[in-house]
Amino acid sequence: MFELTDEQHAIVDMVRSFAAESLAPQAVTRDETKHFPLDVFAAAGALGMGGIYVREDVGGSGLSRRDAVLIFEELAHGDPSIAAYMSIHNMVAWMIDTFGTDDQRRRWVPGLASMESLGSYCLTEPDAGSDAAALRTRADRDGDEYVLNGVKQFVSGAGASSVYIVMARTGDPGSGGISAIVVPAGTPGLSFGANEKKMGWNAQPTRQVILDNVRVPVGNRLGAEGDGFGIAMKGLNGGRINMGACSLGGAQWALNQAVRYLTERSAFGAPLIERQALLFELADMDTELETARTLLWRAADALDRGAPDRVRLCAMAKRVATDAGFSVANRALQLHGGYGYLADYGIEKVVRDLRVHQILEGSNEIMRLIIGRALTEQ
Ligand code: FAD
Ligand code: 2MC
Repeated sequence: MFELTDEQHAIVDMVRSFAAESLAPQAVTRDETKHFPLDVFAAAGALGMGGIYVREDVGGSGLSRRDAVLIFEELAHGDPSIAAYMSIHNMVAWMIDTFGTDDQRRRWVPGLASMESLGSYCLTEPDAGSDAAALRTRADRDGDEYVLNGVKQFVSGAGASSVYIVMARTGDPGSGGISAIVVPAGTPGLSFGANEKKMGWNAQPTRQVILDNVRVPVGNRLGAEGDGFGIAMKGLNGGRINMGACSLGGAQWALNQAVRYLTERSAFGAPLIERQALLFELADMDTELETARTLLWRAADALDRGAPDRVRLCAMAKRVATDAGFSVANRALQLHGGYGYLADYGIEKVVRDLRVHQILEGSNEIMRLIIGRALTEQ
Protein backbone atom coordinates (compact mmCIF):
# COMPACT_ATOMS: atom_id res chain seq x y z
CA MET A 1 0.00 0.00 0.00
CA PHE A 2 2.89 2.39 0.69
CA GLU A 3 4.96 1.64 -2.41
CA LEU A 4 3.72 3.51 -5.48
CA THR A 5 3.38 1.42 -8.62
CA ASP A 6 5.03 2.54 -11.88
CA GLU A 7 1.60 3.66 -13.07
CA GLN A 8 1.05 5.73 -9.90
CA HIS A 9 4.48 7.35 -10.30
CA ALA A 10 3.52 8.28 -13.87
CA ILE A 11 0.17 9.71 -12.71
CA VAL A 12 1.87 11.77 -9.98
CA ASP A 13 4.45 13.12 -12.47
CA MET A 14 1.74 14.08 -14.93
CA VAL A 15 -0.41 15.85 -12.31
CA ARG A 16 2.63 17.55 -10.78
CA SER A 17 3.49 19.07 -14.17
CA PHE A 18 -0.12 20.11 -14.73
CA ALA A 19 -0.30 21.76 -11.29
CA ALA A 20 3.03 23.55 -11.78
CA GLU A 21 2.22 24.79 -15.29
CA SER A 22 -1.55 25.36 -15.24
CA LEU A 23 -2.48 26.05 -11.60
CA ALA A 24 0.40 27.53 -9.59
CA PRO A 25 1.32 30.54 -11.77
CA GLN A 26 -2.12 32.20 -11.50
CA ALA A 27 -3.10 30.96 -8.02
CA VAL A 28 -2.68 34.32 -6.25
CA THR A 29 -4.33 36.27 -9.08
CA ARG A 30 -7.28 33.88 -9.24
CA ASP A 31 -7.80 34.39 -5.51
CA GLU A 32 -7.67 38.18 -5.86
CA THR A 33 -9.97 38.33 -8.88
CA LYS A 34 -12.27 35.47 -7.80
CA HIS A 35 -11.73 33.78 -11.14
CA PHE A 36 -13.21 30.31 -11.70
CA PRO A 37 -11.03 29.00 -14.56
CA LEU A 38 -13.26 27.03 -16.95
CA ASP A 39 -10.38 26.65 -19.45
CA VAL A 40 -8.19 25.03 -16.78
CA PHE A 41 -10.99 22.59 -15.93
CA ALA A 42 -11.38 21.63 -19.60
CA ALA A 43 -7.63 20.96 -19.74
CA ALA A 44 -7.83 18.87 -16.55
CA GLY A 45 -10.78 16.98 -18.01
CA ALA A 46 -8.83 16.21 -21.18
CA LEU A 47 -6.16 14.64 -18.95
CA GLY A 48 -8.75 12.38 -17.28
CA MET A 49 -9.21 14.30 -14.04
CA GLY A 50 -12.96 14.97 -14.34
CA GLY A 51 -14.02 11.38 -13.67
CA ILE A 52 -11.05 9.92 -11.87
CA TYR A 53 -12.90 6.95 -10.32
CA VAL A 54 -15.68 6.83 -12.88
CA ARG A 55 -16.03 3.84 -15.21
CA GLU A 56 -14.34 4.07 -18.59
CA ASP A 57 -17.42 3.31 -20.76
CA VAL A 58 -18.76 6.80 -19.97
CA GLY A 59 -15.42 8.58 -20.29
CA GLY A 60 -14.03 8.07 -16.80
CA SER A 61 -10.48 7.11 -15.95
CA GLY A 62 -11.40 4.00 -13.93
CA LEU A 63 -8.78 4.71 -11.28
CA SER A 64 -8.92 3.89 -7.56
CA ARG A 65 -9.46 6.07 -4.48
CA ARG A 66 -5.87 5.37 -3.64
CA ASP A 67 -4.87 6.94 -6.99
CA ALA A 68 -7.29 9.81 -6.41
CA VAL A 69 -5.72 10.98 -3.15
CA LEU A 70 -2.34 11.11 -4.89
CA ILE A 71 -3.90 13.23 -7.64
CA PHE A 72 -5.66 15.66 -5.28
CA GLU A 73 -2.53 16.15 -3.19
CA GLU A 74 -0.55 17.05 -6.32
CA LEU A 75 -3.25 19.37 -7.67
CA ALA A 76 -3.34 21.20 -4.33
CA HIS A 77 0.38 21.97 -4.58
CA GLY A 78 -0.68 24.27 -7.42
CA ASP A 79 -3.91 25.64 -5.93
CA PRO A 80 -5.90 24.05 -3.08
CA SER A 81 -9.06 25.93 -4.00
CA ILE A 82 -9.12 24.55 -7.55
CA ALA A 83 -8.14 21.06 -6.37
CA ALA A 84 -10.95 21.10 -3.82
CA TYR A 85 -13.57 22.12 -6.38
CA MET A 86 -12.34 19.32 -8.64
CA SER A 87 -12.88 16.91 -5.76
CA ILE A 88 -16.52 18.03 -5.42
CA HIS A 89 -16.98 17.72 -9.18
CA ASN A 90 -15.54 14.19 -9.11
CA MET A 91 -17.90 13.30 -6.25
CA VAL A 92 -20.87 14.36 -8.40
CA ALA A 93 -19.63 12.39 -11.43
CA TRP A 94 -19.06 9.31 -9.25
CA MET A 95 -22.54 9.50 -7.69
CA ILE A 96 -24.22 9.49 -11.12
CA ASP A 97 -21.90 6.76 -12.43
CA THR A 98 -22.48 4.58 -9.36
CA PHE A 99 -26.16 5.10 -8.58
CA GLY A 100 -27.49 6.20 -11.97
CA THR A 101 -29.20 4.06 -14.58
CA ASP A 102 -27.44 3.40 -17.88
CA ASP A 103 -29.48 6.18 -19.42
CA GLN A 104 -28.54 8.66 -16.66
CA ARG A 105 -24.88 7.66 -16.85
CA ARG A 106 -24.79 8.20 -20.62
CA ARG A 107 -26.66 11.49 -20.40
CA TRP A 108 -24.57 13.25 -17.77
CA VAL A 109 -21.29 11.51 -17.03
CA PRO A 110 -19.35 11.95 -20.32
CA GLY A 111 -19.68 15.75 -20.13
CA LEU A 112 -18.67 15.73 -16.47
CA ALA A 113 -15.72 13.41 -17.08
CA SER A 114 -14.36 15.76 -19.75
CA MET A 115 -15.19 18.73 -17.50
CA GLU A 116 -16.95 20.40 -20.40
CA SER A 117 -19.83 20.45 -17.96
CA LEU A 118 -19.36 20.94 -14.22
CA GLY A 119 -21.16 19.44 -11.25
CA SER A 120 -22.43 20.73 -7.90
CA TYR A 121 -23.52 18.85 -4.79
CA CYS A 122 -26.50 20.34 -2.94
CA LEU A 123 -27.05 18.97 0.55
CA THR A 124 -26.65 21.84 3.05
CA GLU A 125 -29.52 24.23 3.76
CA PRO A 126 -29.66 27.47 5.74
CA ASP A 127 -31.13 25.57 8.73
CA ALA A 128 -29.55 22.14 8.14
CA GLY A 129 -25.77 21.80 7.89
CA SER A 130 -24.21 19.24 10.20
CA ASP A 131 -27.66 17.77 10.82
CA ALA A 132 -28.11 17.09 7.13
CA ALA A 133 -30.98 14.64 7.62
CA ALA A 134 -33.09 17.59 8.87
CA LEU A 135 -33.16 19.12 5.38
CA ARG A 136 -36.47 20.63 4.29
CA THR A 137 -36.21 21.14 0.53
CA ARG A 138 -39.16 19.23 -0.92
CA ALA A 139 -39.56 17.25 -4.11
CA ASP A 140 -43.28 16.55 -4.51
CA ARG A 141 -44.48 14.07 -7.08
CA ASP A 142 -46.80 15.37 -9.78
CA GLY A 143 -47.41 12.65 -12.39
CA ASP A 144 -44.10 11.88 -14.09
CA GLU A 145 -42.39 14.89 -12.54
CA TYR A 146 -41.00 16.10 -9.25
CA VAL A 147 -41.68 19.68 -8.22
CA LEU A 148 -38.78 20.98 -6.12
CA ASN A 149 -39.02 23.84 -3.65
CA GLY A 150 -36.42 25.02 -1.17
CA VAL A 151 -33.03 26.67 -0.70
CA LYS A 152 -29.62 25.02 -0.65
CA GLN A 153 -26.85 26.92 1.12
CA PHE A 154 -23.09 27.20 0.39
CA VAL A 155 -23.16 25.32 -2.91
CA SER A 156 -19.71 25.17 -4.49
CA GLY A 157 -19.63 25.87 -8.21
CA ALA A 158 -23.26 27.07 -8.20
CA GLY A 159 -24.12 29.28 -11.12
CA ALA A 160 -21.29 27.82 -13.23
CA SER A 161 -22.27 24.16 -13.01
CA SER A 162 -24.47 22.33 -15.49
CA VAL A 163 -25.49 19.45 -13.22
CA TYR A 164 -26.86 19.85 -9.67
CA ILE A 165 -27.46 16.82 -7.47
CA VAL A 166 -30.13 18.04 -5.06
CA MET A 167 -30.94 16.08 -1.92
CA ALA A 168 -34.64 16.71 -1.32
CA ARG A 169 -37.41 15.35 0.83
CA THR A 170 -39.78 13.00 -0.97
CA GLY A 171 -41.06 11.26 2.15
CA ASP A 172 -41.14 11.30 5.93
CA PRO A 173 -38.88 13.38 8.19
CA GLY A 174 -35.44 11.92 8.83
CA SER A 175 -32.78 10.34 6.66
CA GLY A 176 -35.11 7.73 5.13
CA GLY A 177 -37.33 10.33 3.45
CA ILE A 178 -34.69 11.90 1.22
CA SER A 179 -34.03 11.37 -2.51
CA ALA A 180 -31.13 12.47 -4.73
CA ILE A 181 -32.40 14.26 -7.82
CA VAL A 182 -30.44 15.69 -10.76
CA VAL A 183 -31.47 19.21 -11.69
CA PRO A 184 -29.86 20.45 -14.92
CA ALA A 185 -28.87 24.12 -15.25
CA GLY A 186 -31.42 26.15 -17.14
CA THR A 187 -34.45 24.36 -15.65
CA PRO A 188 -37.15 27.01 -15.11
CA GLY A 189 -37.41 28.04 -11.43
CA LEU A 190 -33.73 27.28 -10.69
CA SER A 191 -31.79 30.38 -9.62
CA PHE A 192 -28.74 31.32 -7.58
CA GLY A 193 -27.86 33.66 -4.74
CA ALA A 194 -24.97 36.13 -4.74
CA ASN A 195 -21.41 34.82 -4.79
CA GLU A 196 -20.56 34.68 -1.06
CA LYS A 197 -17.65 36.80 0.19
CA LYS A 198 -15.30 34.31 1.82
CA MET A 199 -12.05 34.05 3.78
CA GLY A 200 -10.62 31.64 1.19
CA TRP A 201 -11.68 29.34 -1.67
CA ASN A 202 -12.07 32.55 -3.69
CA ALA A 203 -11.24 30.87 -6.99
CA GLN A 204 -14.55 29.04 -6.85
CA PRO A 205 -18.03 30.50 -6.42
CA THR A 206 -20.18 29.60 -3.39
CA ARG A 207 -23.85 30.49 -3.80
CA GLN A 208 -27.29 29.56 -2.63
CA VAL A 209 -29.24 27.33 -5.01
CA ILE A 210 -32.86 28.43 -5.01
CA LEU A 211 -35.55 26.04 -6.20
CA ASP A 212 -38.90 27.64 -6.91
CA ASN A 213 -41.36 25.15 -8.40
CA VAL A 214 -38.56 23.48 -10.38
CA ARG A 215 -39.98 20.59 -12.43
CA VAL A 216 -37.80 17.68 -13.46
CA PRO A 217 -38.77 14.22 -14.72
CA VAL A 218 -39.00 11.46 -12.10
CA GLY A 219 -36.34 9.79 -14.27
CA ASN A 220 -33.82 12.32 -12.92
CA ARG A 221 -33.84 10.62 -9.52
CA LEU A 222 -30.72 8.61 -8.65
CA GLY A 223 -31.54 5.25 -7.08
CA ALA A 224 -34.85 4.54 -5.39
CA GLU A 225 -37.05 7.05 -3.61
CA GLY A 226 -35.69 7.40 -0.06
CA ASP A 227 -32.15 6.31 -1.00
CA GLY A 228 -30.86 9.88 -1.32
CA PHE A 229 -29.29 10.31 2.09
CA GLY A 230 -27.25 7.11 1.77
CA ILE A 231 -26.14 8.16 -1.73
CA ALA A 232 -25.13 11.59 -0.42
CA MET A 233 -23.16 10.08 2.48
CA LYS A 234 -21.40 7.52 0.27
CA GLY A 235 -20.31 10.37 -1.99
CA LEU A 236 -18.93 12.20 1.03
CA ASN A 237 -16.78 9.30 2.24
CA GLY A 238 -14.58 9.78 -0.82
CA GLY A 239 -14.99 13.55 -0.73
CA ARG A 240 -13.66 13.64 2.80
CA ILE A 241 -10.41 11.87 2.01
CA ASN A 242 -9.98 13.98 -1.11
CA MET A 243 -10.39 17.12 1.00
CA GLY A 244 -7.75 15.71 3.35
CA ALA A 245 -5.46 15.18 0.36
CA CYS A 246 -6.04 18.78 -0.75
CA SER A 247 -5.01 19.92 2.74
CA LEU A 248 -1.85 17.84 2.57
CA GLY A 249 -0.92 19.21 -0.86
CA GLY A 250 -1.39 22.84 0.14
CA ALA A 251 0.50 22.34 3.41
CA GLN A 252 3.33 20.38 1.78
CA TRP A 253 3.80 23.25 -0.67
CA ALA A 254 3.87 25.73 2.24
CA LEU A 255 6.38 23.57 4.13
CA ASN A 256 8.62 23.35 1.05
CA GLN A 257 8.47 27.15 0.77
CA ALA A 258 9.42 27.52 4.44
CA VAL A 259 12.45 25.24 4.09
CA ARG A 260 13.64 27.25 1.10
CA TYR A 261 12.99 30.56 2.80
CA LEU A 262 14.82 29.70 6.02
CA THR A 263 17.76 28.39 4.00
CA GLU A 264 18.03 31.66 2.09
CA ARG A 265 17.18 34.07 4.92
CA SER A 266 19.94 35.03 7.34
CA ALA A 267 19.62 36.74 10.72
CA PHE A 268 22.07 37.10 13.59
CA GLY A 269 24.95 36.16 11.27
CA ALA A 270 23.73 32.82 9.93
CA PRO A 271 20.98 31.27 7.79
CA LEU A 272 17.87 30.87 9.94
CA ILE A 273 17.67 27.17 9.10
CA GLU A 274 20.72 26.69 11.33
CA ARG A 275 18.60 27.61 14.39
CA GLN A 276 17.70 24.25 15.83
CA ALA A 277 14.42 25.55 17.22
CA LEU A 278 13.32 26.34 13.65
CA LEU A 279 14.69 23.11 12.18
CA PHE A 280 12.83 21.14 14.85
CA GLU A 281 9.66 23.05 13.99
CA LEU A 282 10.12 22.03 10.33
CA ALA A 283 10.78 18.45 11.41
CA ASP A 284 7.53 18.39 13.39
CA MET A 285 5.60 19.84 10.46
CA ASP A 286 7.06 17.21 8.13
CA THR A 287 6.22 14.44 10.59
CA GLU A 288 2.64 15.64 11.04
CA LEU A 289 2.03 15.66 7.28
CA GLU A 290 3.57 12.21 6.85
CA THR A 291 1.46 10.86 9.72
CA ALA A 292 -1.69 12.26 8.13
CA ARG A 293 -0.68 10.94 4.69
CA THR A 294 -0.22 7.46 6.08
CA LEU A 295 -3.72 7.44 7.58
CA LEU A 296 -5.18 8.97 4.43
CA TRP A 297 -3.71 6.23 2.22
CA ARG A 298 -5.05 3.61 4.62
CA ALA A 299 -8.54 5.14 4.48
CA ALA A 300 -8.41 5.32 0.66
CA ASP A 301 -7.41 1.67 0.54
CA ALA A 302 -10.29 0.77 2.89
CA LEU A 303 -12.70 2.62 0.59
CA ASP A 304 -11.34 0.79 -2.45
CA ARG A 305 -11.79 -2.56 -0.74
CA GLY A 306 -15.20 -1.73 0.73
CA ALA A 307 -13.76 -2.57 4.16
CA PRO A 308 -16.29 -2.60 7.02
CA ASP A 309 -14.50 0.25 8.85
CA ARG A 310 -14.19 2.54 5.81
CA VAL A 311 -16.59 5.24 7.08
CA ARG A 312 -14.72 5.51 10.37
CA LEU A 313 -11.31 5.55 8.68
CA CYS A 314 -12.39 8.20 6.14
CA ALA A 315 -13.67 10.36 9.01
CA MET A 316 -10.43 9.93 10.95
CA ALA A 317 -8.29 10.70 7.92
CA LYS A 318 -10.33 13.80 7.06
CA ARG A 319 -10.05 15.10 10.61
CA VAL A 320 -6.33 14.42 10.96
CA ALA A 321 -5.29 15.61 7.48
CA THR A 322 -7.33 18.82 7.50
CA ASP A 323 -6.18 19.75 11.02
CA ALA A 324 -2.54 18.95 10.17
CA GLY A 325 -2.81 20.79 6.86
CA PHE A 326 -4.10 24.01 8.40
CA SER A 327 -1.65 23.88 11.30
CA VAL A 328 1.37 23.27 9.06
CA ALA A 329 0.40 25.99 6.57
CA ASN A 330 -0.15 28.47 9.41
CA ARG A 331 3.25 27.64 10.92
CA ALA A 332 4.89 27.99 7.49
CA LEU A 333 3.41 31.50 7.39
CA GLN A 334 4.95 32.24 10.81
CA LEU A 335 8.35 31.02 9.62
CA HIS A 336 8.22 33.53 6.75
CA GLY A 337 7.95 36.39 9.25
CA GLY A 338 6.23 39.49 7.85
CA TYR A 339 6.65 38.25 4.28
CA GLY A 340 4.36 35.31 5.03
CA TYR A 341 1.59 37.82 5.63
CA LEU A 342 1.99 39.41 2.18
CA ALA A 343 -0.24 38.16 -0.62
CA ASP A 344 2.64 37.93 -3.11
CA TYR A 345 4.23 34.99 -1.30
CA GLY A 346 1.09 32.88 -1.68
CA ILE A 347 1.35 31.40 1.83
CA GLU A 348 -1.44 33.43 3.43
CA LYS A 349 -3.75 32.34 0.60
CA VAL A 350 -3.04 28.69 1.31
CA VAL A 351 -3.73 29.24 5.02
CA ARG A 352 -7.06 30.88 4.15
CA ASP A 353 -7.94 28.12 1.65
CA LEU A 354 -7.17 25.27 4.03
CA ARG A 355 -9.11 26.71 6.96
CA VAL A 356 -12.49 25.77 5.50
CA HIS A 357 -11.50 22.11 5.06
CA GLN A 358 -11.94 21.79 8.83
CA ILE A 359 -15.55 22.94 8.44
CA LEU A 360 -16.99 21.48 5.24
CA GLU A 361 -17.75 17.98 3.93
CA GLY A 362 -18.64 17.29 7.55
CA SER A 363 -17.01 19.51 10.17
CA ASN A 364 -14.21 18.01 12.22
CA GLU A 365 -16.62 17.85 15.16
CA ILE A 366 -18.92 15.69 13.01
CA MET A 367 -15.92 13.51 12.12
CA ARG A 368 -15.45 12.95 15.87
CA LEU A 369 -19.17 12.16 16.16
CA ILE A 370 -18.83 9.49 13.44
CA ILE A 371 -15.69 8.02 15.04
CA GLY A 372 -17.22 8.14 18.52
CA ARG A 373 -20.41 6.42 17.35
CA ALA A 374 -18.37 3.62 15.74
CA LEU A 375 -16.49 3.23 19.01
CA THR A 376 -19.59 2.95 21.15
CA GLU A 377 -21.51 0.78 18.69
CA GLN A 378 -18.87 -2.00 18.74
P1 FAD B 1 -23.63 23.92 11.91
O1 FAD B 1 -24.11 22.56 11.55
O2 FAD B 1 -24.64 24.91 12.29
O3 FAD B 1 -22.52 23.80 13.02
C1 FAD B 1 -22.07 24.90 13.83
C2 FAD B 1 -20.96 24.40 14.74
O4 FAD B 1 -21.46 23.38 15.63
C3 FAD B 1 -19.81 23.72 13.96
O5 FAD B 1 -18.59 23.96 14.61
C4 FAD B 1 -20.15 22.24 14.07
O6 FAD B 1 -19.01 21.40 13.93
C5 FAD B 1 -20.74 22.17 15.48
N1 FAD B 1 -21.65 21.05 15.63
C6 FAD B 1 -22.82 20.83 14.97
N2 FAD B 1 -23.40 19.70 15.39
C7 FAD B 1 -22.60 19.19 16.36
C8 FAD B 1 -22.66 18.04 17.20
N3 FAD B 1 -23.67 17.18 17.12
N4 FAD B 1 -21.66 17.82 18.08
C9 FAD B 1 -20.63 18.71 18.16
N5 FAD B 1 -20.51 19.80 17.39
C10 FAD B 1 -21.48 20.05 16.50
N6 FAD B 1 -22.52 22.13 1.40
C11 FAD B 1 -23.04 21.47 0.32
O7 FAD B 1 -24.04 20.77 0.44
N7 FAD B 1 -22.45 21.59 -0.90
C12 FAD B 1 -21.33 22.34 -1.12
O8 FAD B 1 -20.84 22.39 -2.25
C13 FAD B 1 -20.77 23.04 0.00
N8 FAD B 1 -19.70 23.85 -0.19
C14 FAD B 1 -19.28 24.65 0.85
C15 FAD B 1 -18.31 25.63 0.60
C16 FAD B 1 -17.95 26.50 1.62
C17 FAD B 1 -16.94 27.56 1.34
C18 FAD B 1 -18.52 26.38 2.91
C19 FAD B 1 -18.15 27.30 4.03
C20 FAD B 1 -19.47 25.40 3.15
C21 FAD B 1 -19.86 24.53 2.13
N9 FAD B 1 -20.89 23.60 2.33
C22 FAD B 1 -21.41 22.90 1.25
C23 FAD B 1 -21.57 23.51 3.62
C24 FAD B 1 -20.77 22.78 4.70
O9 FAD B 1 -20.78 21.40 4.48
C25 FAD B 1 -21.40 23.15 6.05
O10 FAD B 1 -21.05 24.49 6.32
C26 FAD B 1 -20.93 22.24 7.16
O11 FAD B 1 -21.41 20.93 6.97
C27 FAD B 1 -21.37 22.76 8.57
O12 FAD B 1 -22.71 23.09 8.58
P2 FAD B 1 -23.18 24.53 9.18
O13 FAD B 1 -22.36 25.55 8.48
O14 FAD B 1 -24.65 24.61 9.03
O15 FAD B 1 -22.76 24.49 10.67
N1 2MC C 1 -21.42 6.42 4.59
C1 2MC C 1 -22.44 5.57 4.29
N2 2MC C 1 -23.63 5.62 4.91
C2 2MC C 1 -23.78 6.54 5.87
C3 2MC C 1 -22.77 7.43 6.24
C4 2MC C 1 -21.54 7.35 5.55
N3 2MC C 1 -20.53 8.19 5.81
N4 2MC C 1 -23.22 8.25 7.22
C5 2MC C 1 -24.47 7.86 7.48
N5 2MC C 1 -24.82 6.84 6.66
C6 2MC C 1 -26.10 6.11 6.64
C7 2MC C 1 -26.28 5.33 7.92
O1 2MC C 1 -25.67 4.07 7.85
C8 2MC C 1 -27.79 5.24 8.00
O2 2MC C 1 -28.22 4.22 7.11
P1 2MC C 1 -29.51 3.30 7.45
O3 2MC C 1 -30.67 4.26 7.48
O4 2MC C 1 -29.54 2.34 6.31
O5 2MC C 1 -29.24 2.70 8.78
C9 2MC C 1 -28.26 6.57 7.42
O6 2MC C 1 -27.18 7.04 6.60
C10 2MC C 1 -28.55 7.60 8.49
O7 2MC C 1 -27.37 7.74 9.30
P2 2MC C 1 -27.41 8.20 10.80
O8 2MC C 1 -28.49 7.41 11.52
O9 2MC C 1 -26.03 8.15 11.33
O10 2MC C 1 -27.94 9.72 10.63
P3 2MC C 1 -27.79 10.94 11.63
O11 2MC C 1 -28.76 11.95 11.13
O12 2MC C 1 -27.87 10.52 13.04
O13 2MC C 1 -26.27 11.50 11.43
C11 2MC C 1 -24.42 12.44 10.15
C12 2MC C 1 -25.69 11.58 10.19
C13 2MC C 1 -24.30 13.43 11.28
C14 2MC C 1 -23.24 11.50 10.17
C15 2MC C 1 -24.59 13.17 8.82
O14 2MC C 1 -25.72 14.02 8.86
C16 2MC C 1 -23.38 13.94 8.41
O15 2MC C 1 -22.43 13.38 7.89
N6 2MC C 1 -23.42 15.30 8.63
C17 2MC C 1 -22.45 16.18 8.08
C18 2MC C 1 -23.00 16.81 6.81
C19 2MC C 1 -21.96 16.98 5.77
O16 2MC C 1 -20.98 16.26 5.74
N7 2MC C 1 -22.19 17.92 4.90
C20 2MC C 1 -21.29 18.17 3.81
C21 2MC C 1 -22.00 18.93 2.74
S1 2MC C 1 -21.05 18.88 1.21
C22 2MC C 1 -19.75 19.98 1.37
O17 2MC C 1 -19.48 20.50 2.42
C23 2MC C 1 -18.97 20.27 0.19
C24 2MC C 1 -17.97 21.12 0.21
C25 2MC C 1 -19.30 19.59 -1.08
